[in-house]
Amino acid sequence: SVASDDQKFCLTEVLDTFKLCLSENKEVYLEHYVAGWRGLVKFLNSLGSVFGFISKDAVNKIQVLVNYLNGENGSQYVTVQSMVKYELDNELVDLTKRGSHPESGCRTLLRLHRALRWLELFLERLRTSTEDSKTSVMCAESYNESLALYHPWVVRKAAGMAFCVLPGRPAFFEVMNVGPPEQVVAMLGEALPLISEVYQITEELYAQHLLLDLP
Ligand code: 1PZ
Repeated sequence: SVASDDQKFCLTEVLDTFKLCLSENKEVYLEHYVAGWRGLVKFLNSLGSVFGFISKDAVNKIQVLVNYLNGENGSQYVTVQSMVKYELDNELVDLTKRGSHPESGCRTLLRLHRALRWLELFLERLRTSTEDSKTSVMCAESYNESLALYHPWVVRKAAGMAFCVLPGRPAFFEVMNVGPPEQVVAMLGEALPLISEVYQITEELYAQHLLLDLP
């Protein structure tokens, strides 16, 4: 049926959207960035409803950015670079504490950007893992080195509980729907440098404009 076709997807396609993110002069297209996250959320949902509180937050943030993209100033949101310039020039960002712009594009994207670092760390562990590696451990280690640094105790606790019910490595690879483990490893080897580049470019842009701690 159409519904089940819709459910069945391959993680390669998702990670490929991150390839489309970079323009020739290395700017990050917001449209593709958001599309990449949409695919990841779909993947997360296919792992089970325990991850609902995570995907819900991601969906909210994706929606905030999509609304800007489709809004009357959408042309200012074509790339992350143009978004940062536009929002800063027009004082549309709460820089030190939350105030009149609690959902700026800049602070919203920063949350996804930090999550992209988690993804990079996790996929790298997955790529170099062996048959007896535990996805829950790889996930928790990646989280502790990245996103957890920005999360309060209660969120860390809930995330830790969710990681425990992640399927084991064989089932996890199955859900990725990429093919046999060797193929998963090869696909990750191709996708990771791109994800890493998108992350680095965004990180440097945010660092340059002192935006890495936006409330
Ligand atoms: C495959 C296993 C998936 C594990 C995903 C690991 C990430 C765990 C993140 C748990 C946080 C969820 C609750 C939301 C917290 C929000 O408070 C924060 C900060 O936003 P603010 O409150 O400042 O508006 N949100 C985030 O940090 C964004 C989290 C996005 C996570 C997306 C994960 C997508 C996973 C893809 C799976 C391949």
